Amino acid sequence: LKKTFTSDVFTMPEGSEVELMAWIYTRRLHGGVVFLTIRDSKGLLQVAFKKGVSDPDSMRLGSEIETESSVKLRGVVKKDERAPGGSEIHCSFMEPIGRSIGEFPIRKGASVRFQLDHRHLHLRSPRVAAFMKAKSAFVQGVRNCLGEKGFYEIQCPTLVTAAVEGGATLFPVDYFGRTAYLTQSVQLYQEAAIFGLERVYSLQPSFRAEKSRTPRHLTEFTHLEAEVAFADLDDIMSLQEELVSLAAREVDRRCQAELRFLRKRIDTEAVEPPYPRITYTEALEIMRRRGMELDWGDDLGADEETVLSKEFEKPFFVTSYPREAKGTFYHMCDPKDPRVLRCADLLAPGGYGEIIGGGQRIHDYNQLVESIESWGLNPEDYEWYLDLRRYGSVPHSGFGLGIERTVRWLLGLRHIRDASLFPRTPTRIYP
Ligand code: NSS
Repeated sequence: LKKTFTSDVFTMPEGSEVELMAWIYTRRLHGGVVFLTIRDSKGLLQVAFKKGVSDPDSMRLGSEIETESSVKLRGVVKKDERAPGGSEIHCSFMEPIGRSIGEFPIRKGASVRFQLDHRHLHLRSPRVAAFMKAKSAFVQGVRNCLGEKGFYEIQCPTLVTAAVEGGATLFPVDYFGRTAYLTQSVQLYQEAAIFGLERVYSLQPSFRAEKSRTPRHLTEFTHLEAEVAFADLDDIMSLQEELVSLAAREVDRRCQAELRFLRKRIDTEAVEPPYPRITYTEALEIMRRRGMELDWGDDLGADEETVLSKEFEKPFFVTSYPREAKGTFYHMCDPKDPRVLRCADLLAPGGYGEIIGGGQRIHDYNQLVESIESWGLNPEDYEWYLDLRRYGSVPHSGFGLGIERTVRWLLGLRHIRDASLFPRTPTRIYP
């Protein structure tokens, strides 16, 4: 691929000849000179058209072309301190590739709702592109980290027959007359996969039919899940620390230009391990001091997590949730205190709340049957899952990290939907 990007121009010496393909971002006339700002995936660049330099047809096109039209242009690099980035192009020739039919619908000052209704067009904005590049760098960081640790990336089914995270948030799908569901988590399939591969991860969408209209809930989100054989809770907590800090630093390393453009900073010190660890009981005490009275056994909802996570500067683990607070059938009870689970959530500081949920799984057959029954579930629905405990079961642990939630925290985004290319919420499934 030989395309020259706008960003390449800034490192070229004056007088270099370039050919660029890009979109028209803005257009203005100033003292007989036409100035266009062009946009491509790497950023913005100023292009000037002058009599004597530009061919007359190109200059006319420059003075009338609609914003967001695509063009091909040739010109010469000029260093100019007044130009954003210190370089501009003096254009000799420009031709349209795809001229816009009428005015681009999204104007400056458009409402958030209008922008979301036109997300397919709005994602051209350098701001949205910067969010997506940061997300891409984060995902790349995750893949690098897990790849180096000998994990295999696997692909699990999206169409499933049973709940992992409680029946209340399942999306039913008509499956040739039977009811299937969209997956909430690929955890159970990963638990099967570790018997052949030992360390696995997946990056797939998960679905939650939650009518929660909060800045941290999507109905479809990108789920990074990992499962490890012969690993206990402490092992995967260390892995999570390393993973989050490495992937966050990857965003910092690769996205300096985007972060500058967004006026954001990755707090690389705050993501450095180790992360504080508190128990659920200690979390209740902290909240009580902040005026939030919770009974032991109550779940920590979004409001509670917001209050709690404002007390921390780094990501922190909350461990040892009571069984009734988590409502999961697969978590192992703590042998030292069977009222609580060997589980840990990782919460992002500053009010952002949970980004990872994970823990050690019950690997004993009888304990698992008992746990499934205790939640009023039918062991027959989990027959294949129980097989994993029948044949050569081993201690194992895993976790799930919400990519959009984590990117929201890292970039300090007001709403999780800004971290999604085409966000899905209870009221939005278009475009
Ligand atoms: O429900 S979780 O806490 N845990 C699981 O699904 C486990 N079965 C994962 C595992 O152990 N393999 O979800 C994990 C993470 C959670 O911390 C969030 O970061 C994210 O998934 N998550 C969400 N992100 C956005 N929107 C919604 N609705 C959502 N639900 C969970």
